[in-house]
Amino acid sequence: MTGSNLELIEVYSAGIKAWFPDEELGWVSASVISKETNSKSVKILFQDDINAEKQHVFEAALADIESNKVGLPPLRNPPKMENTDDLTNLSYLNEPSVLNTIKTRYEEKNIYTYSGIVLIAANPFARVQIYEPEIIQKYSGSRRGELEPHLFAIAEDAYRCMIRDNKNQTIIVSGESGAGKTVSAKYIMRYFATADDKEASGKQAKGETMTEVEEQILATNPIMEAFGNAKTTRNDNSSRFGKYIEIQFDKQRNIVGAKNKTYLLERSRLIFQPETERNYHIFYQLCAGASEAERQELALKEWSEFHYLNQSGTGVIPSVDDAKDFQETRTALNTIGIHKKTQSDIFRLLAALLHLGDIDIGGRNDATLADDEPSLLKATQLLGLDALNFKKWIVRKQIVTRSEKIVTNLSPTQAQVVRDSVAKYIYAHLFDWLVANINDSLSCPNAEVVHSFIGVLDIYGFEHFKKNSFEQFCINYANEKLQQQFNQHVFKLEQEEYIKEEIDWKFISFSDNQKCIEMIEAKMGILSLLDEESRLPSGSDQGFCNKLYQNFNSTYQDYFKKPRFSNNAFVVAHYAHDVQYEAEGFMDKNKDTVPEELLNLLQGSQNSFLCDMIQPPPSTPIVEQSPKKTMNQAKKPTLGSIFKLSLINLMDTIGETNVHYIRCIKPNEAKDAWVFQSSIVLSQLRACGVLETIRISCAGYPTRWTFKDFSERYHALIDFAHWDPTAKPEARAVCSQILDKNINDTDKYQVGLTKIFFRAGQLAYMEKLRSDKMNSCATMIQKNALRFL
Ligand code: AOV
Ligand code: MG
Repeated sequence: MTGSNLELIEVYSAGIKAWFPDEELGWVSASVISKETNSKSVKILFQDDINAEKQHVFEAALADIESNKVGLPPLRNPPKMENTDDLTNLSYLNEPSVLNTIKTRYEEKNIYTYSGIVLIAANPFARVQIYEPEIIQKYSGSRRGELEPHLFAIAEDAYRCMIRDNKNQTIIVSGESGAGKTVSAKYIMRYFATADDKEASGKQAKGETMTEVEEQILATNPIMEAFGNAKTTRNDNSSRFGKYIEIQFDKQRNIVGAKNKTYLLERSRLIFQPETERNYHIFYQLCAGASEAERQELALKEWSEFHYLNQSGTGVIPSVDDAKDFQETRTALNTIGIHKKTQSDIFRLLAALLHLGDIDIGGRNDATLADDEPSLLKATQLLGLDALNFKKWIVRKQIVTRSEKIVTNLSPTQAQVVRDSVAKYIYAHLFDWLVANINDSLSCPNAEVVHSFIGVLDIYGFEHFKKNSFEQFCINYANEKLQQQFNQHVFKLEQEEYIKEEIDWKFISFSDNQKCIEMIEAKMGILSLLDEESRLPSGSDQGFCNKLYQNFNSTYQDYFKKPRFSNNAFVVAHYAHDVQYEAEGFMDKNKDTVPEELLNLLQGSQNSFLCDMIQPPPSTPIVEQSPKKTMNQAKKPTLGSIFKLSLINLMDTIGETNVHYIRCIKPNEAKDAWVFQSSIVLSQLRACGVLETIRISCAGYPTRWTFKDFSERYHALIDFAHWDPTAKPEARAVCSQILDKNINDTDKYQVGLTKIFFRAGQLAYMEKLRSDKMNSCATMIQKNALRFL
């Protein structure tokens, strides 16, 4: 806003509504009762719209309003507009209006709202009948804007763009944990698998039938969720890995294959779960749903009897039937084409892991483990390993120096860490193996047929628990990258439109959370300092933390803090929230090592499935290897560095596609159906960049009207004497007349090739002029009418 901020004061006439901050509700609305202005200041009195006994006063010096030091209370839109299906239609584009629109729509059971190119999805936490096959067919072939906002409209849009522009597409689904990303991603996949393309020639209407590959694509969901999702405090079905699935189309627009890329599965969950959380669903499914014969063979017990499953005290999710889900997982494995024998091999490994966790390690200073410990025997039998050898390397370690090999005893705690490292290693490989196999089944037999793809990205949402560790750090880093991608994209698009319309515009560079990302991934960033510490023989979590304190307190003071009451934690100011990370465990989790001797044992196992599975897939990052060293001894890349690389690759892939955004919002913490807590939604809107984008557009020209629309709405603002409706003058000329006559400050708008671009708030002023004009016309007509009575 510039000098003519003062003009805006005019808008605040009796009855006009504006918003005031409120701790509980976020914002409350109030109506102007009176306004006093003198040469120096203005005082406006408002009546609260809900609380009859409450008034709000706005008082400020004109100079402060003019210089933008004090902002006028944000204006409320007319009720008719308040449930608009696109936020950018709002005349007053401010935070409370945006919040209120989403809230109004949610109360009317409309969970979707557009915000320009972004679809906002507010989680209903209840079944909504808007995903039925008939609705899918309705959206198929429709243009965006023809129907209510919907996921399907975004999917259809991506499909149309792919065909029209011959370009790969990505749909990014983002939002915090439990906001609805995975559910949305699944509906999108269902849309592509079942929608008819009414325009495609040579394609038959499918009705309810799907091709084999389409069925297989949908079958990947229950499998990936069984092995990669778990109950957390935030979400009963929380994704503990990131996923980018490319749905591949041929030239005739048929789905011909798919490819999954996954990102860093949370490993620590396998051996430990915080209170009320669970391990991966598949373990409970197996315990609840295995056949009697399987139970016997695998020595399965109730979930509550396995250490890896009972630590949190929670093993049952009220609305989930694990036994039934197990059948669904089996069916899905069949659909994907994973042989029954291989399925048994998988379940065998899972059972082995459960027994591994039960191995009872005792001792005071030195770890002890009996040769005939039942869990040791069962686990090693299932894994095809020699029990004594395995036991040896659980309780001892070997250090190889240049001249000799020294074997020492481990403490009981160290031995448990080693035992757990084997379990995590096997599970992580099993997960990767599954993904690789699913990809084999889904890949198009003839790669040349693949013409283009639509990628759907569903990663773990931003997390902020009581205690946050390496996993949360990686998850939040990934979300930080996505946020940056979003900012850059939206900002770029906005400015491209200015250039296309040839308006006078100086390109504004935009970095936003760039510095935070730099702090994490730069040469001397958090991840590389962690790697550096991990390489030191005497490296420790404390040492890592100290390095951060030394390096970051000054360089990245806006993004990094040392907590006041801790010397082994650090705080990162993420785009969504400040998060305190406990350094304990960072180094081990990053190194993710299993003792050499145990790796050798595993590789020589009698269980051929296990041997196959732990072969590194051909796509593992290149490792520096000296010729003398074996693969295991070579410098193994750390988890942090692998993750960083995979994220950079992901961003490159996305960068080459045309991107569509779905922002999921979690309307309440308790996961209650249809409950909208304004403060919670507001903080997500602020964090996920919806409001940020609005703020960005305020620096530019957020409102734009085509010549035709603008002239139709505001022609009343030129003298009627000059207005000849039959003459049909060119809309553009009418617009010029309206603008010249009514807006003195030419900085307030720019005329493009097909549209007029307005600064924020300018339209409010135009609306005011228009309604004044209408009122005066109405009075005139009334007066005239009276004369004839
Ligand atoms: P997330 O993927 O965003 O969290 P989910 O997609 O798993 O969250 O959604 C969480 C829960 O919200 C689901 O289990 C449903 O109960 C409910 N839900 C979400 N979307 C809908 C919808 N459209 N209709 C009805 N219920 C819905 V995480 O993976 O935790 O970041 O890591
Ligand atoms: Mg999810």
